[in-house]
Amino acid sequence: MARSSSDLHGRRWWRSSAARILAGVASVAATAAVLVTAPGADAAASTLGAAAAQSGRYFGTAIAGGRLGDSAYTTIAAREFNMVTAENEMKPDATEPNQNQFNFSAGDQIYNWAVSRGLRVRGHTLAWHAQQPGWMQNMNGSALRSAMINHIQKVMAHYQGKLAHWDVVNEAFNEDGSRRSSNLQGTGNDWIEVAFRTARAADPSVKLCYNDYNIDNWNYGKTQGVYNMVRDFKARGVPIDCVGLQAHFTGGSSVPSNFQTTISSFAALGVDVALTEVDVTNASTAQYTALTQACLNVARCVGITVWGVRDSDSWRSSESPLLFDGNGNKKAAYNSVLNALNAGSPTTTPTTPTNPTTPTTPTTPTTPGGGGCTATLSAGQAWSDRYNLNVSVSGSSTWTVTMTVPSPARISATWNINGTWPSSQVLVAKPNGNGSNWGVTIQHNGNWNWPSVSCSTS
Ligand code: 9MR
Repeated sequence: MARSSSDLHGRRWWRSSAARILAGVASVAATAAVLVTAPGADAAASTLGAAAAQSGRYFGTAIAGGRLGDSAYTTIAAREFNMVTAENEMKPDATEPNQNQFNFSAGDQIYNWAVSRGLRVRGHTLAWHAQQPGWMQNMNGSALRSAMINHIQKVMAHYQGKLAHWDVVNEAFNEDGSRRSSNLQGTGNDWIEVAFRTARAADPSVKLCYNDYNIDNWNYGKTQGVYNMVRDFKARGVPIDCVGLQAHFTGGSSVPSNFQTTISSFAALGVDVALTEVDVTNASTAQYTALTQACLNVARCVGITVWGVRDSDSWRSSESPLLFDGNGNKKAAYNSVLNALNAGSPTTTPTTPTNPTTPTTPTTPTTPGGGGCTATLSAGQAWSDRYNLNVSVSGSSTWTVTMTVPSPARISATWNINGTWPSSQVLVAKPNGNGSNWGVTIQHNGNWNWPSVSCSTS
């Protein structure tokens, strides 16, 4: 199960082992599920992103580009979260202010801030009735249809291969489950599926989401309207990978008792589900706990994003709906969410049984690292698109571990370290004062080969 820091030739090791592994794949498959569902890190994680990562999920926030100069804001955001949504900077009015003239400076500022700190990014949003640039608001018919297609193609080309998700279409339904009337709807009822087909062709690497609010209550007309659209898309092969429940429990709404039923019902259609814009009036601990637990209870609920960092950053700041107060202090709801995420870590079932390499390395010996310390890897949970590794460092308490994942894999989350990121393939990890057991989530992107690691005491 374990490989050590001195095993620096992961690819060669993998190739020499591959024949044996593949020859035994049938019998391995039967036992691997047991191996990979062993609980992950021993210690409870101390940040939201790290706690979520233990079950292969993310915990994200909306980021406003105008606040990136506020170090109190960026310190919390970089520490606590491992996914970022640009609050306004990737919307059509920001990215295409004049027709066919694109401006990615504000979106790129957020993207670069995030990835340089090891955070992933959700794209938000490509086709929406609101926040259209003026020239688009005045369009209709076939001209608008063409403009929508061009917008999707050009914006997705800019971010090709870089984003985790795109909210391709946002808020296209009425409360009763019918389609919202808009200039986009006026181009024909097929505009949503055209948007998704265009998006898949533009960037096959990114997950394509439909995103909406007030689709939390399973018995609500709007929820059923969106559900029926997704079911129809899956039946007809229209490409859709995920549904985003914005989960704004502000302005008079609250978490419905059947929230988990809604999440699991969407997931049962064969899409991932994410809670994409969470906020709760007065940050009720009961409601934050309930919504977090509902996500943790559904294997295909892949992550939670809150719509801002501190209460003062919220679009509804008067309701104090976020996890940090205006001074950056953790609120009671923060602890409720963190505890729920930590307790939820071992329970998630992998969405596919296993991969051939990770759990089938039973006897690789651990040898001294040579740098005064040794980092030993062991398998955590695995999913179809990602896997966790647990890292245990021995020999010194002042270690520096450098981990390099084989391209095109990327490290997408860490827990229990102070990490820096020379590139998306390389992580430099140091102790965060909380021991020497830590972990990473790796998006394998087709390469399941484990990373190489080296340990030094310098
Ligand atoms: O939080 C965003 C706020 O700064 C903007 O003024 C507003 C304009 O439409 O959009 C807010 O974000 C919205 C998100 O993009 C979609 N779902 C509802 C969010 C809150 O209005």
